Amino acid sequence: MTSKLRLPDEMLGRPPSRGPVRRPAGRGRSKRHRGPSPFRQGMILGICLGMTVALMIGALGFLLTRPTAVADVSAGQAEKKGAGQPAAGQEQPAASIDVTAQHIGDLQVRIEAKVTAPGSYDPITKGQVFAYTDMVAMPLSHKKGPIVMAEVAGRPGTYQAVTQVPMIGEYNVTVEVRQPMASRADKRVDVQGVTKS
Ligand SMILES: [Cu+2]
Repeated sequence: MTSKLRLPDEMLGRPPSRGPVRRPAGRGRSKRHRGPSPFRQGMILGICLGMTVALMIGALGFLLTRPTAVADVSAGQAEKKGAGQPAAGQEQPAASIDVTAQHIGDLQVRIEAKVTAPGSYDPITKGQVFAYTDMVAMPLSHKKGPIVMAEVAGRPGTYQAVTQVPMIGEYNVTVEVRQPMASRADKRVDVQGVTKS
């Protein structure tokens, strides 16, 4: 460190201002052209080290940031591809759906959905609302839908449909709002027995 502290004097061609020197300034100056001075060596070493460190930081930054950028892009594409499931997209406003499903007897299920606007929870009227049913224990084997859900008179934003399921069991009811904003929600309903529950 002490030699480094003396280096600026050599750079300026001045003799070291303080302290005893191991090698005389005159000799050092006469031998100057035989090799790079300690200052130059240090400077070159410093530049090399600095560039190496900068390169490493750059490479590290590239390696660390690139994958996430790719992931973001692929996620964006996935969201675009999954346009059929708008609930996944968080950026788009999604209608809030409160689904109730009730077995009203004879395998009939009444599905009701209260559809409200995001944020304000104002009822969404004149919407396009559809229902789907699928048996939990037998996925896709007798999936039903889209079943048009009609807005109930006198109850703005409330949509209803009655559908019949083919057999007793647990069903997944999906309500899909297509207009004015896309959204969907699910509800389980247990259809047991033929009598009224
Ligand atoms: Cu079944």
